[in-house]
Amino acid sequence: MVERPMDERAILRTELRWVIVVAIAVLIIVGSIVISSAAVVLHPPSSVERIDPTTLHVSGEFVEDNLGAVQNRDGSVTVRLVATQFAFVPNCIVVPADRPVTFRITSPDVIHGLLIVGTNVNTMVMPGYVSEVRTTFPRTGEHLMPCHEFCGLGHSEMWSRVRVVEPAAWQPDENGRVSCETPARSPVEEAPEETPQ
Ligand SMILES: [Cu+2]
Repeated sequence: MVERPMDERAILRTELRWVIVVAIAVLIIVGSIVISSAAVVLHPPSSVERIDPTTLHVSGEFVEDNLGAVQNRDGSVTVRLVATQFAFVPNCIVVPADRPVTFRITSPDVIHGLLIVGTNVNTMVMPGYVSEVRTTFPRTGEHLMPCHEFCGLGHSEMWSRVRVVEPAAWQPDENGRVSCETPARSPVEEAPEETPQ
């Protein structure tokens, strides 16, 4: 009976030690979130944009002929995509280097993921919501764009390509669009051919 207060003090000391350990762990976690959001600009999207996943193909921004890369009035580029089991539509995207590019993507079926390898583009794609990511590609080249959320049996086959070309080779058609089917033209190739005399 005499030893009991001593036991309680020992328990109290142990509990206090664990409180300190947990408090330090929480401080490290919160600190790393604050530092990564402020210094490395890693943060969740700040706005929520809803869309009806059942009518994507019928009306609105994500109808088929509105998908792909389009030039905006200020020279920036918007890429609209639909992630669906088990493909990205369109399957290939061409964007210019050194120009702001905004990706807007949604899903009509299940959760998918958008990742452009070698860039900061990485977002989940949820049915009912529009995900928007902005980036600038500093160099020309080709990036793989796989789905990174397991979305079903065909998930491993779900990937697309982003082709980054010289700004001068990125020539929008009369609707301001560029697709992989319209081959990238260089200004040299565009010069009218001289007819042989
Ligand atoms: Cu997937």
